[in-house]
Amino acid sequence: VTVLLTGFEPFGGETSNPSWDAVQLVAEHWDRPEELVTAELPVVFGEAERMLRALIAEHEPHLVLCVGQAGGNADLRLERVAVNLADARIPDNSGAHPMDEALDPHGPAAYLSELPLKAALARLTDAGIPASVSLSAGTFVCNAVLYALLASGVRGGFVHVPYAPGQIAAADAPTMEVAQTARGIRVALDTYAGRISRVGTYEASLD
Ligand code: PCA
Repeated sequence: VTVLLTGFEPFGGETSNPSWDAVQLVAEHWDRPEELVTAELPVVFGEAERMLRALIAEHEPHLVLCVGQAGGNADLRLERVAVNLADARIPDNSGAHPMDEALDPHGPAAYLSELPLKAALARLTDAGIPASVSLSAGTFVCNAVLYALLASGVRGGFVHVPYAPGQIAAADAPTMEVAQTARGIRVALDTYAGRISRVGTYEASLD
């Protein structure tokens, strides 16, 4: 049974992205029975989704968790919704700046993650890690990746994480230590992957 966990490369003038730093930390401490595959996605519309789809085709994961940075928030945001919209506030890392564009002209307006987000939220809260369920993953590359993930039909979801101390924009925004972010991702994964039985089928969602 394979779990695919992704982070993103830096963007927006930063030299690091806490999503990828935290994903690497989770991988370093991995002691669950599933095989963990990690990848760093480009912050480029189209390319990020293509890479995710290629990883899914190659590894056939039972669970996919994508992680991205959402500066300005103080907590981990368990994303519930991906919308069929690309509307960038800043250019992506290739300079593309889509506005008011559908991600998939033939796709549904939105997909909902079917992961037990509230169960994860309860466990995060118990662990003292600030978290919430979020109803918008934005309209930038993270949302596009979540949309592609949910469209693929593979069980999966997305977590947005705060800036880490030391990032340029962190001077004026809330931060979370990468170790804490990594612990939170692991708690979420324990909740989601704990529901994969040994034969790779899923127990009913309890939330
Ligand atoms: N955050 C951006 C894209 C990459 C990342 O880490 C977003 O929220 O869309």
